[in-house]
Amino acid sequence: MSAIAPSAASCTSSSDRFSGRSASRRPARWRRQLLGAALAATAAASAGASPLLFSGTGAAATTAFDAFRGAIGGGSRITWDGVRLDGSDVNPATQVLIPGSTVAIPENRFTAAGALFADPYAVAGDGFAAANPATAGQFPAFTPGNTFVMFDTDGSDFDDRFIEQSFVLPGTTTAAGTRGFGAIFVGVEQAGSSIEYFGRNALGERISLGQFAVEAGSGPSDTQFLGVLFDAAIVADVVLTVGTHALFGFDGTTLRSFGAQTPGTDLAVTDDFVFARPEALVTVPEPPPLALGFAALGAALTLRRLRPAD
Ligand SMILES: [Ca+2]
Ligand SMILES: [Ca+2]
Ligand SMILES: [Ca+2]
Repeated sequence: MSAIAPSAASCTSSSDRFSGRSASRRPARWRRQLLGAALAATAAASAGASPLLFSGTGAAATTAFDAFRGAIGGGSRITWDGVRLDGSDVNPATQVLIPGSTVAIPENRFTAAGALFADPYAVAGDGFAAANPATAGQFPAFTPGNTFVMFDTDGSDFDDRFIEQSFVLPGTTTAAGTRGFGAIFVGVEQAGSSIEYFGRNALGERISLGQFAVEAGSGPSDTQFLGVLFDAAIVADVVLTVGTHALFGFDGTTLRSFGAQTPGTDLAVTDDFVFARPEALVTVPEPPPLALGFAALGAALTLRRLRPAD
């Protein structure tokens, strides 16, 4: 699969990502957070952007979702609910995996809305109950009745749970940018789910604009929302990490279920994707060497203040 692993250098909005570390690792944890924050701040400042975070779980998810949609002026919204599950989908490349319940949509299924996916991903009308019976009833749709996930294409280790979406001018496959993107998650209960945002510099190189953690809910069927809005259309693509494992695998022939969520694992799905209408991509300027120097110096000074006495 071509899903891209999150960058180690990107920032995070939540300390949850490091919460499993022992106390003896704290200096290293602080260093990673501070340097990550310094790099992200530099990138954001150089792009003239101050990203706004919209996040919530449970009832607050709907509040955050509505606030984000208001902030982007409506924008594009994908509910997955128009995808037909019986072989009659408008896109003939939509592949039925389980008749009447689960399909794989092709990469270009939602280019009309300005979204192009890196791989075929799965849409289900039953909360993926047929694809993974052990989770039946666990993932209620935010907008009934379809939801969306990645499935592992080697069908055995369930490690590929990344959804990668790039932005295109609506109705075309021409690369574009958006000011902001957000998604509904259902069932996130542990650290690990996130959205990472990527831009492009003047050379066309991929630049992380930050990796933001999805706030964990308190139950297996809780809804979450995470969205980030930038000042300009600098987001070329996003990578969603959904839970700790894929719900199921399909290798082209055989469908295998992960089974029930166990202690230490977290299964989740997504529903509505919302994003500012894609337009011409604004490139991320390289930070001037002087600004990078000040950012690194500031991080080092802060680190010295925080580091406990030996
Ligand atoms: Ca839906
Ligand atoms: Ca795999
Ligand atoms: Ca879960």
